Amino acid sequence: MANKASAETVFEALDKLKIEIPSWGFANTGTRFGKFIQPAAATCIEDKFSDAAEVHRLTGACPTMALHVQWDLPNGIPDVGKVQKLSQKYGIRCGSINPNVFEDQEYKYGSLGNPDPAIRRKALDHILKCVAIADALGSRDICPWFADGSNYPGTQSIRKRIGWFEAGLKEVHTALRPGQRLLVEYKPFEPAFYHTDIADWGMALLLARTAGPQALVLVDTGHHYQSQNIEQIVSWLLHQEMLGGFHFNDRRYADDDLTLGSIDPYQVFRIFHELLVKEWETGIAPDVAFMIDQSHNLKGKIEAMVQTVCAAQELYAKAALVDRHRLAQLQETCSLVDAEECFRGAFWQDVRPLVREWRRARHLPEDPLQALLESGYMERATRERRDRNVGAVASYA
Ligand code: LRH
Ligand code: MN
Repeated sequence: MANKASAETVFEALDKLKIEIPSWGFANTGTRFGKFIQPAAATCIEDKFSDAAEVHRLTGACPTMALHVQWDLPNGIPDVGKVQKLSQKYGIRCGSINPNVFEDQEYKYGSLGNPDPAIRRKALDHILKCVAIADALGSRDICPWFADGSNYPGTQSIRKRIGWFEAGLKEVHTALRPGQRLLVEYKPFEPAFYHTDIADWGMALLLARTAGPQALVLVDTGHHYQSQNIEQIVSWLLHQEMLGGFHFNDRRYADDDLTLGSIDPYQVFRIFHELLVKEWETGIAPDVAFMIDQSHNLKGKIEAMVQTVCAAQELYAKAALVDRHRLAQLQETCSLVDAEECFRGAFWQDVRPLVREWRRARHLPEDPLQALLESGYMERATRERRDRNVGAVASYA
């Protein structure tokens, strides 16, 4: 039976843990090889707020939902009123605002990095509109991801594109309202397969620094080469006070966008540890946004989201149980095996009974996945949305 101290530690950690849900995680998404339609999938912004509210009802950890402007506010500012009403109706606050400068045909050779100044202007105007939408919705973070890059050596000037990105992000930064943050996301490849303009944490950090003090780096856990040490990157960004947030997901190979902790739960545990040890050392919790960024191509989308939040709660609880005082001493004395056992020992702990206890104490269902099944929510969603989802199949070629 876990001791009182562990229970307090886990309860405190779970009371603090908030993780933002991506609206696009509820919609029918696929890969370039196709999309398998789910009849219960969200087909409109109201469905997405409804699903997010259900996940929050079951887990108590997701009070906000990230919005992707082109998908959730296709008309831009004129859609703000409707979204605000839905946010009030479902009790889910609008979270980070994600611009979309990667789908329109004009972005074939890039957005802020495009050699054509008119297309750079188009992309900039869209991102500036997202800053205004964030301001209107009371959202703090604007999270642009850029697919920009090239597929063949010699076909683009990498240095000119750096200059265009610096100029573009600086102009976005000047438009930020007090308290807003610009979170620059990096990704090593895909859809560009020779060079990507913002390919790693260093490039994102330098561009954010050049843009201004309200610009920080967003770490998408799926945006790393296999052999990269993600928690070391997290430590560097924390040390530089440049870590703005995470897009959590999991992967076996590349940017697979699988559910958090499904392939390498120890990875998430090691990341959470870096955040918690900085808080322990400084007494200040790093101001870092936890967001999910996944596409559920095969799993039921709501189940997958509930499963993801539960996995995050369990892994955060485990990381909270690391005896950081003892670990620091063992690290000082280079007591390797003892340090590793102290660290990994927390990971091996089965925190599920304590997490269930916390849920009971917070009047949440002990087993959120079971409660979802018993709620009839998915049957209702299937009935209401089946006809809207029929025929949404898109073919690759
Ligand atoms: C790009 C990305 C980005 C989103 C998209 C849905 O791979 O991680 O954060 O805009 O996924
Ligand atoms: Mn992402």
